[in-house]
Amino acid sequence: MATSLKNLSEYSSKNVGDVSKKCFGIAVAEWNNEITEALLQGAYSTLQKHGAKTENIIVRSVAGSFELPLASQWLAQREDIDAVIAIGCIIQGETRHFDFIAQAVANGIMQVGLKYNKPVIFGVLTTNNLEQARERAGGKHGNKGDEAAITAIKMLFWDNE
Ligand code: RBF
Repeated sequence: MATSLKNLSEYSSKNVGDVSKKCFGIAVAEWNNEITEALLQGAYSTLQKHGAKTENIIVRSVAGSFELPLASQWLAQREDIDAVIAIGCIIQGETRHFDFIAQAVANGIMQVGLKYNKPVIFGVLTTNNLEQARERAGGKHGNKGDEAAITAIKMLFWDNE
């Protein structure tokens, strides 16, 4: 394994195949868009850095993270798309919405991957507050969008490792 266990941002692509032939779908939630745009930017640029072509990165937005499983399914069912990245940011509020949304989204995204037999990557931050989210969207804990992109690539070439 070419990466440390907690941070994939510096992943080297020497063991992966030709990323330029792969097509990626990204579903991104607009809720907490300051964060999700930074995550999207990280994912997008990391895919490009590893060889993905702009025309092979399809981005679709949805209102909130709760919509990500269905949007991921719409992307995953497309034959031209090899892997999907779901990007969102769920921040703990005063009510129990956080628990319901986070659980449903994590489970839903996993189900889509299993149903379509394709990598569907969980690029959703679940944090106690906005500060923690910022730290993980280009702050001191890196950009989890980068890591979601790396995870998608690693899954597509998992036989090569
Ligand atoms: N969506 C998010 O992506 N992140 C959130 O932190 C978030 N918090 C929400 C809190 C409440 C009280 C509600 C009603 C919705 C929230 N949503 C959030 C939106 C949710 O994912 C979804 O878009 C809407 O519930 C419509 O299905």
